[in-house]
Amino acid sequence: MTTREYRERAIAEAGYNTFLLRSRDVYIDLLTDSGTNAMSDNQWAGMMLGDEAYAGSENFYHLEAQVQKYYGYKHLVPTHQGRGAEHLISQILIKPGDFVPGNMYFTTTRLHQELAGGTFVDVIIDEAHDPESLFPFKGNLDLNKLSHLIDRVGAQRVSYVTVAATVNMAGGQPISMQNLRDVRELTARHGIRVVLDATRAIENAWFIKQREPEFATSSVAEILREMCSYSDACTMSGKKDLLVNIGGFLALNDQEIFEEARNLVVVYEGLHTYGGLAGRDLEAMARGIEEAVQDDHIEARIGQVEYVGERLLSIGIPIVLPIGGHAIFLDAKRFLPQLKQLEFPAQTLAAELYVESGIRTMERGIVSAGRNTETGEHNFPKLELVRLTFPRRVYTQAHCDVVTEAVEAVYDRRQEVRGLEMVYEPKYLRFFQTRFERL
Ligand code: P70
Repeated sequence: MTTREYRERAIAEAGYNTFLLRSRDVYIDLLTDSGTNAMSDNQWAGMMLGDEAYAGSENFYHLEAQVQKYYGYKHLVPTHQGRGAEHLISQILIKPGDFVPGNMYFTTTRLHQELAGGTFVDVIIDEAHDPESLFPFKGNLDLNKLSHLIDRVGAQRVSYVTVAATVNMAGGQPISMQNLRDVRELTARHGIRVVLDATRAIENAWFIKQREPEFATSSVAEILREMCSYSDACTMSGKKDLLVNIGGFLALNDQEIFEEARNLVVVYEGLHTYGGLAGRDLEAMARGIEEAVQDDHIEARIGQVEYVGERLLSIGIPIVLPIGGHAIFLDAKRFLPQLKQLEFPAQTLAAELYVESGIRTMERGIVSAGRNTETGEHNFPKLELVRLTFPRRVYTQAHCDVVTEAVEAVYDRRQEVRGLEMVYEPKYLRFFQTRFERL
């Protein structure tokens, strides 16, 4: 525990950017669910069985078998984390001048597409941009938007469609199985590939089980397999669903693309049987898959997020609805209506929450959205959110109650809150390192 005066100093020194705080100065860390999960005894035991051979480690073959069994793709290329896989697939499939449609941008995914010469096009349904819409599958792609794009630019210039499940920037919102089938059908007619961002696909599968009657009695594992069957490849950040602190992969069916990926990975990550990871990391991820698909686990995990969301709703805090899988997203536009978007409402709210309580959260608004690559202007996203992200198997219900009380305390003094001014901005993924001062 630190004092309010201490935290005032700490956040000012961090340029009002929660990524620049030291973790020792944080009381409850809801920055991210990425790599912050608690590994199980079974995973730790697996770490002791690391086969640290340079080539052909046993742990690679175990992971490969698990990915084939649970995700259903033929080939596996391990990478150090999700963006390593995004880099490989973008470099292989995108030609300069191509378009890459997807269900809302994700920061690292879009950047790798742009660095490969592509242009990301948002084809998510309109409901996803409305924090108050109660639509149950706000991660769905809008098939009209997608087919208009294909008609406008021609199928040859569409590298592939990125389908995220769940959609992080929309508030951890799921895509339905029906939509996955429809996307598959439309793209197949044009010979366009589908690449799934499977980072939180297990959480997505749970929502399908809850909300799509056809799947009410299916297991999460069965739903996951079917979801993946409507795509050609997946990129994966194992640091989320798969309950590890580091790791990721690219998994795919096409032999030729696999050969290219297996070749390129040795340039950027490491040999094709370790991809920048130690053998023990591969083993922890292989074991994590099996734990992650257990219905009881995923029910408890999403149930915890729901518990916090329901409590916040009951005291009138504006959050994104429906409550998402990995996080609660505060709607900063409604929380701090006195601030203009260029006074960075979500960045401000994240800083205020830290000062109030030592709780660390993350901005997901105009700072995250970055600048237009052609005009250099800020992108102005409709959603201006603060993410309270829950690591898996880490916090208790008592922590959750402290979080709710802290948000309420800031809400009670919301009228006094002033905005921020940007004073330093790096070129790539600016939200990680941008600095601010108080207005
Ligand atoms: C987060 C993390 C990572 C992520 C993701 C989806 C849907 C790919 C990745 C990349 C970490 C993060 C990343 C950028 C900005 C803020 C935070 N999301 N796809 O906290 O995976 O990090 O392993 O390279 O959510 O949401 P990786």
